[in-house]
Parts: sequence; C-alpha cells; structure tokens
Amino acid sequence: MNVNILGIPMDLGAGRRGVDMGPSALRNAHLAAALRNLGHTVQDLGDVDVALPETLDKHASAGLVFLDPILEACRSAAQRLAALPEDVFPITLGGDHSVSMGTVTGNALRGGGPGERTGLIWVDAHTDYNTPQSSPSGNIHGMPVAHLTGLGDPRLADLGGGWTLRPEDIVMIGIRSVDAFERDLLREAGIQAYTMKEVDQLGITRITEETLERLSGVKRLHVSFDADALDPAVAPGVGTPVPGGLTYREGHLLMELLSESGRVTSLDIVEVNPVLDTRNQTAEVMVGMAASLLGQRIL
Ligand code: DIR
Ligand code: MN
Ligand code: MN
Ligand code: MN
Repeated sequence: MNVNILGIPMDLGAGRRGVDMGPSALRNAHLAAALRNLGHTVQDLGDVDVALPETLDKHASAGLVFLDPILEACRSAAQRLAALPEDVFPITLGGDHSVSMGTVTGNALRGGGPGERTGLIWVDAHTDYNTPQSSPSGNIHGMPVAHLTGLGDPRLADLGGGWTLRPEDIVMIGIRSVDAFERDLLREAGIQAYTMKEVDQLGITRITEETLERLSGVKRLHVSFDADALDPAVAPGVGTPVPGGLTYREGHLLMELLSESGRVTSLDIVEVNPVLDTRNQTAEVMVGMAASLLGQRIL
C-alpha cells in the first residue's frame, strides 16, 4: 500500500502542553520504518503549519479556547488530505484530538466530490462529543466529534463545506469518561459507544464484528486512535489519563481484526504527549498499533 504520513503538531485544543511534540515522538519511534518492513511504500509529507501558543492571546471566543488557529490548522490538514490520490492510505499524527475535525473531513472529501459517506471508529477514553455550550473546559479537543456531525460552532462544523458525518456512521470504543451534558447529546444523536463495560463483557472480537456490520454501508472507514484509550499503564504519555483502559492486547486485537477486514482507509494517531511520557513508551506502543492495523501479524 501507499502510505502517506502527515503531522499536525498542535496542542492548542488540549488543556495541557506537549502533544504538539507527538508527531516528532512517533517519527522517532520509527513509524515509517515499521510500515516499510511490512512491505508498504511510505512517504512522509512533513507537518501542517500550526501557530505557537506563545505567539497568541489565550482568549476564549464563544466558549472556545484558541478557536481561530485551530480552525486554520484543521483547514490546512483537510486541504492537504483532500488533495491526495485515492489509492493513498493517510496516517495523520496529532496533536490533540481537535485535529480530527480536519483529518476526517479531508479524507471524506478526497476525490474532489462533495464528500463521501464515511464511517468513523473513534478509539478513545472520551467521547469528545461536547459542544461549546456543554463543555466544562472550553477545550476543543473535547469537541471534535460533535462538530463533525454538524453541532456546535458553525465555523468548525462547516469545515466540510456542507459535508457532515452521519451519527449512525460513528462507533466509539474504549469509553470511560463522559461529561454530564455530553452524555445527553450523545444519546440524542444515537451514537453507538462501546464503553469499557462492553469491552469487558463482550470482548473486542464481538465488538469489532458488530462495528464492521454497523458500518457496512460506508465508502470510507477512518480510525481515530486517541492514545488515552489504552490503559495508562500501557500508554502513560497522555494529557488526560483515565484508569481502566484497553490492555495492550485489546488494542492490538482491535487493530488486527480491523486490518483483516481490509476496510480501513485512513488512520489518526493522536494525543501522544512526550512531556508526560516514560522514555517514549507511548509513541512506541502507538507505532505498534499502526503496524497491526497495516498488516503486522505475530506469525
Ligand atoms: C473533557 C476532556 N471531556 C473535556 N476531554 C478529553 O474537556 O471536554 N480529554 N478529550 O482527552
Ligand atoms: Mn480524544
Ligand atoms: Mn481521550
Ligand atoms: Mn483529548
């Protein structure tokens, strides 16, 4: 496969600094080499330009912290991705999870049309379904999925120029932290969320089968993997660790089964925070997850 890597070194959407170094940490953990070992052709497209917080006023407009520079970075990411040939498998490196407003939109808009029906597998401890009104923090990394479905701030919700993600085409896995009003929005939208309870109860195999069944009608399938979906013992380098996450094997099994399906067309790796990490462990673990999704097998 033709894999293209694009970094989005942005931490403006998170409450803590440091995920802007995520792309660098993932490259240092030999992401490209791991994928070349699997027989893929890999091209690194470099990074999208992102404003430095030190050069900006940290003011919230309409309940959104750093709205303008986040909007700009998401727009450039979306444009870069939308321009890629159809046969390319893009891997986008965050950055905080607000980058996914740009990556999911850009991947849906590839081919120059009005946007394809896209399935989204959101692997995360959090549902990231806050709107500016429901958010307790004003941090945009807690809001990307809501904006992708057209809720929230109209500027962020219109990144796709009319294209939006259908709530029924979203499946969340690994969930264990949801804010009070966010829960109501999620229910209203009817989004399928497998919490850690369902992971314990049903297991990753059944959850993956149900997910692929539910998303059988979509043209593209994007996996957005927030490192904090994994248990903090496995992935300590994240800004908002939540106990009781996916084990190392649950993460790999999910990626292996998705890989076997042959259906996934793009991937985000987000929220890796080298400042809070132990010797780049989290970046290394996430490179392993990407390798499993792109065909790495034990035998
Ligand atoms: C919290 C934390 N739900 C918020 N969210 C995330 O600020 O909206 N942490 N995504 O990683
Ligand atoms: Mn997230
Ligand atoms: Mn998260
Ligand atoms: Mn986050």
